[in-house]
Amino acid sequence: MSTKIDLEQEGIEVKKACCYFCHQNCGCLVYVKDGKVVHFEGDPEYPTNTGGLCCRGNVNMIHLDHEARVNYPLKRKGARGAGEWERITWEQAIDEIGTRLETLRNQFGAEAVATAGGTARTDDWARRRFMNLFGSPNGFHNSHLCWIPTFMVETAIYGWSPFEIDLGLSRCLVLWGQNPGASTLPEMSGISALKAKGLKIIVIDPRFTETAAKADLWLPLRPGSDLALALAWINVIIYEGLADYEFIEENCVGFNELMEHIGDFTPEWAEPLTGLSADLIRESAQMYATNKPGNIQWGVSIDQIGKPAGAAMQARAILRAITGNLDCPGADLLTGPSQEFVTDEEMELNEYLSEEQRAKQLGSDKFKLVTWPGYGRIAEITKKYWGKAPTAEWMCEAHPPTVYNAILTGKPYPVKALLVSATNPVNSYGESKKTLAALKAVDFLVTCDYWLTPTAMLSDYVLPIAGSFERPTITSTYGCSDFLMCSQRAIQPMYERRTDFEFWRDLGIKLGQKEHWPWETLEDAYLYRIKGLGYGVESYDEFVENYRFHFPEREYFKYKSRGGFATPSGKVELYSSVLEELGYPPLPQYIGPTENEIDNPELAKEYPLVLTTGAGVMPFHHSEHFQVKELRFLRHEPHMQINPDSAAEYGIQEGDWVWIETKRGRIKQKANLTEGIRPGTVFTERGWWYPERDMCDPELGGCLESNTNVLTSTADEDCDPMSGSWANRGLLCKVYKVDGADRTEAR
Ligand SMILES: Nc1nc2c(c(=O)[nH]1)N[C@H]1C(S)=C(S)[C@@H](COP(=O)(O)OP(=O)(O)OC[C@H]3O[C@@H](n4cnc5c(=O)[nH]c(N)nc54)[C@H](O)[C@@H]3O)O[C@H]1N2
Ligand SMILES: Nc1nc2c(c(=O)[nH]1)N[C@H]1C(S)=C(S)[C@@H](COP(=O)(O)OP(=O)(O)OC[C@H]3O[C@@H](n4cnc5c(=O)[nH]c(N)nc54)[C@H](O)[C@@H]3O)O[C@H]1N2
Ligand code: SF4
Ligand SMILES: [Mo]
Repeated sequence: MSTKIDLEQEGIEVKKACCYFCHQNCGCLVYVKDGKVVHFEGDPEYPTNTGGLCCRGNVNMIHLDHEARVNYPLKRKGARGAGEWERITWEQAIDEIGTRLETLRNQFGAEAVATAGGTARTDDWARRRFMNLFGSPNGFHNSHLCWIPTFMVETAIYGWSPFEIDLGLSRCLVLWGQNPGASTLPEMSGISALKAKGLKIIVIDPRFTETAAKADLWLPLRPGSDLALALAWINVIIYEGLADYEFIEENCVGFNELMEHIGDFTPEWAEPLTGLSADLIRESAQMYATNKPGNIQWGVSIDQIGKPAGAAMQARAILRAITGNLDCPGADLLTGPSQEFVTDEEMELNEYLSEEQRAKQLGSDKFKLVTWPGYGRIAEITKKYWGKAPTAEWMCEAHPPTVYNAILTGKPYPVKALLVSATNPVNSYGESKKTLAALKAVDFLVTCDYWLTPTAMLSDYVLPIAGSFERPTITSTYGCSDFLMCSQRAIQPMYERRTDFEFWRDLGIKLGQKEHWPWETLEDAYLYRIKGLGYGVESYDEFVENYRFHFPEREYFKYKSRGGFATPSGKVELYSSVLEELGYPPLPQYIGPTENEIDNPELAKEYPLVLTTGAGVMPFHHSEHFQVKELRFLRHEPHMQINPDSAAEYGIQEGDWVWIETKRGRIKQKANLTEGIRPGTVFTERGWWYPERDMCDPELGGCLESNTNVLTSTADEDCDPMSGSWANRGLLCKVYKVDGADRTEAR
C-alpha cells in the first residue's frame, strides 16, 4: 500500500514561500490546509539551499504562533516601559500616530521625525517612500555596519560594487573577516565542494572558525588591523611584479601615484601592526595574486572596524583592480543595477525630497559618503552610466549615533519622534547605554516588530508584523542586485498582523499621500516591479508559481561593451576623484585600529586586551530568537572567547562568568577558553538579552547585562570619517572574573 498522500484529495496546497530568518531567504515548500500551515520543508529546487534548512529555519512553525508574539496593535496605558498595554485597532493606531506626526511636523519641521531600521529584512523602499513624501531626510539603519560603506567606496572607485562573485570558475577565494560557516550556511556547502576541486581559500580572521578549518592559509590578525594587511598586500603585489599590468594600463588611472604611495607599506612594516609574520603576509598576497581568477568576497568585519574602515575598503577595492580580478570570468563581477525590473530606488520617490530637506540630514556635514553629499554625486554618475542609481534607503542615510545625540541634546535641532521597524536598537546599534537613553528620551516612539523587544517595551505604540510564510518576499541584495528570487505568501497573516509595507502605506494615506500608494497589497506592488520582465503574468503569485526566479544572462567585461566604468574618468580610479571631491584622501592613508597600544598607550595600560564584538553564531540572528526555547536550548548562555594563555594571566577558568570592560562600560558573559583565538584577543557574542526575565523598565529583559554593544564606540572620532560607521572590532578591553556576589545566572 502506498503511503503517499494525495495532496489535492486532502485539500492541501503547496506554496513556494521562504524562510525569513536571515538574508538567505531559503526556499521552502509550505503545505497549507484550510488556511493553516500543516507542514513545511526546504525547497529542493531553490538554487541556494537546494532543500536544506538550518536549525533556525526549522523553527518556522513554532515562530508563526509563538506565545510571545505580538498579535494585535498595542497602545501604552501606563508609564513608559511599565508593560501596561491597551489593545486597539489598526485604524485607531494609524489615525493617532499620523495625527501625532502631523503635529510634530507643524511644530518642529518634518526632520524632527526619524525612522530606524536594521538589517535588510523588509521592504524598506516603502519606508523611504513614506519619508520622502513626508519630507524628512532622517531615515537610518545600522547597516552602516553592514556593507553600505563598502558598497559606496567600491562604487566611487569602479562604478558599482562587485558583490556578485563568479565562484564556480574561481581559483582563489579570500574570506576577509567573514565566516560563512556560521553566518551564511547555504554558501558554505558550495565553498566546501569547490575546495575539493582545488579552490584555494584564504581566511583572514582572529579566530579559527568553522570556515578557517577549510583554509589553505589562515591569517589570525589583530582585530581592526585589516588596513595594514591590505596595504601590505598591495605593496607585495606591486613590488613583486604580480600586478596585472595590461588591465591597469588599459583600464585604471592613478597607478603611478599608488605605486609611490605604497612603497613604505611593506610586510615587515605590517608585521607588528597585524601580529602576522611578514612571511605569511607575503605568501598570502602571492597566493591571491597568482591564482587567477580570484575573489575577495565581502565580509562584514571591515565595515565594523571604525576609524580605519573606509581606507581599508579603499585598499581592498584596489586589490581587485590591480590583479585584474574585475568583471572577468571567475572574478568579482560588476553587474550594475537591473535594467529589466523596477528597482528599489525607483520605488522610493527620492525626487520628492527637497534640496532644503536633504541638506538637513543628520550627520551629512561630517560623514559625507553615505549621506546626501556622497550619494547625490554617486547617483548622478551611476544614472548617467547605468541609467539607475543605488538604493537610497540604504546608501543615503542619516548617521544613527548623530540622530540619537540629537534626541538627547536637541542639537543641531530637536528630533521628537522615532519610528522603529525591523530592528532592536538597544542590542544592535552601538554604545547601548546611550541608545537606550535616547529611546527613553524621545517624545514619541513607535515600534513594528514580532516581539516585545526591549525597544518595543519603551514604545507608545507597538504594531504586530507579519513574518515568515505570512508575507511574499523578493530577495535582492539591499535592492542592488540585477536578479530576482521571489517567494509567495503561504497563508494570510494570523491574528491582526500586517506587513511593514501596509504600515507605511496606511500611514502615508492618513497623511495625504494617497495618490502615491496605488498598490493595496505587497503582491500588487511586486507585480508592478516585475511586469516589465515580459513573463506575461497577471499576478505576482502566478510569477512565483511558474517562474519564481529571474537571472539575467551573465555578461562579463561590461566595461568593454559600455565604454568604460561608471566613474568621472570612465576608468577604475585607483586614485579616487569622487573621494577627493568629497574631501577624503584619494588614496588609502594608514590609520591605526580605533583603539590601540601605539596611538593610545595610556588607555592600553588600563585595557590591555584587544576586543572584537559580534560575529554571527548559530542559532541566533543578531538579537532575534532568544524567546524560542528550542533554539535557546542550543545556546543557553552568552559566551566570550579567550585564549588559555591570556585567561591564565587573569585567573579565568573555563565556564567562569567574567566581566568584559571597555571605557564605555562592562558586560558579563561566560568564559570559553580556546586555542582558536589569537592570544591577547577577546571575542564576545552579540545580541544577548533575556526575554524570560522581567521585561519592564528598568530590568528590560537584562538588555544591558550581556549586551556586547555596551562596549562599542560611536564617538565621532572613532567612526570612519567617510561613512560614519562606528567601531565594533579592534577596541581595547580588560577582563576579570565576576564576583560570587554580583553573579547572576542567565535564566
Ligand atoms: N557589536 C556588534 N553589533 C552589531 C553587529 C556586530 O557584529 N557586532 N552586527 C551588525 C549587523 S551586520 C547588523 S545587520 C545589525 C542587525 O541589527 P538588527 O537588524 O537591528 O537586528 P536585531 O537586533 O535582530 O533586530 C531585528 C528586529 O526586527 C524584528 N524583525 C525581523 N523581521 C522583521 C520584519 O520583517 N519586520 C519587522 N517590523 N520586524 C522584523 C526582529 O524580531 C528583531 O526584533 O546589527 C549590527 N550590530
Ligand atoms: N548565525 C548568524 N548568521 C548570520 C547573522 C547572525 O546574526 N547570526 N547575521 C547576518 C548578517 S546581517 C550579516 S551582515 C552576516 C555577516 O556575516 P560575516 O560576514 O561572516 O561576518 P561575522 O560573522 O559578523 O564575522 C565574521 C568573522 O570576522 C571575524 N572578525 C572579528 N573581528 C575581526 C577583524 O577586526 N578583522 C577581521 N578580518 N575579522 C574579524 C570574526 O571572528 C568572525 O569569525 O551574517 C548573517 N548571518
Ligand atoms: S535562517 Fe537558516 S533556513 Fe532560514 S534563511 Fe537563514 S540559513 Fe536559510
Ligand atoms: Mo548585517
